[in-house]
Amino acid sequence: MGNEIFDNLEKAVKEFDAENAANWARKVVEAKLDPLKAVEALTGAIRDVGDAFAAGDYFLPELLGAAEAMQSAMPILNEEIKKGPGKIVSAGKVVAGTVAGDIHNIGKSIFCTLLNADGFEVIDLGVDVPVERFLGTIKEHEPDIVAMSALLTITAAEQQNVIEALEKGGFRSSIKVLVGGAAISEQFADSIGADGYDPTAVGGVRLARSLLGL
Ligand code: B12
Repeated sequence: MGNEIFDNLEKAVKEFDAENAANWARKVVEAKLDPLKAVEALTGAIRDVGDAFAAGDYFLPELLGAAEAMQSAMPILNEEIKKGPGKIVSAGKVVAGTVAGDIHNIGKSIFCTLLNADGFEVIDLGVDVPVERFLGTIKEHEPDIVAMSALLTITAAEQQNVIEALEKGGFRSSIKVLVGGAAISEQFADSIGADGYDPTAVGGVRLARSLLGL
């Protein structure tokens, strides 16, 4: 039954059907299936739509339709993820956001939800976050980690700008920098001097823990 529900979730995204995506997400919860597996199914589906967009088979309205379908399912799954076993001891504080010029929200939000469910305190700055806003929030909240997402090749460099601003401001040695998002690779992360990169939100949470020695 699980497979059928996950298949229908995927189908809803590929058919740009927000109502059905939410319905099938509710079925995931009712059937007590793993919400993370449902997120994986949705992620696979939206990436397929992205590939069709890149190939010129789809245009912006289709991309938007798929994103809306995914976003109608996510709050329902997020509620379940938050109910997960969690960690009792506070794991640390993270300031997170998608960098300036980039409005892709879905992956960064999944990462923030998982961090939260794992015991981290998360300050989610949202999308299109300028360097100054990252820096101001870091000054105010003194987090252990700053986590940045970038999905566009042209906005990836913004992550480096934030790292340079941290260095100039004297914060770099007291804060770990995690980067991710579809435009980022391990090699790019190394080249800009980030402390860690992971292609997945689940792996990113594991990395956040290990960077803090937890
Ligand atoms: C949905 C989508 C949109 C939606 C976004 C809706 C929203 N509210 O987020 C809309 C329609 C608005 C959109 C707009 C655009 N998009 Co768009 N979009 C996508 C698409 C299809 C899926 C992105 C997504 O949500 N994936 C699902 C999530 C779960 O995956 P994810 O973000 O990668 O996150 C996962 C991991 O990367 C990781 N992660 C994410 N962040 C972080 C951070 C850290 C620290 C860590 C550790 C991990 C981590 O965790 C997540 C779960 O595992 C991608 C295709 C793709 N393959 O990525 C194109 C894509 C990113 N978009 C693209 C483009 C070109 C655009 C536009 C320029 C289109 C246009 N002509 O206007 C605009 C740009 C707007 C802007 N200024 O930002 C291109 C980028 C090409 C490039 N290399 O630069 C892509 C790759 C499509 C393509 N193949 O051409 N887009």
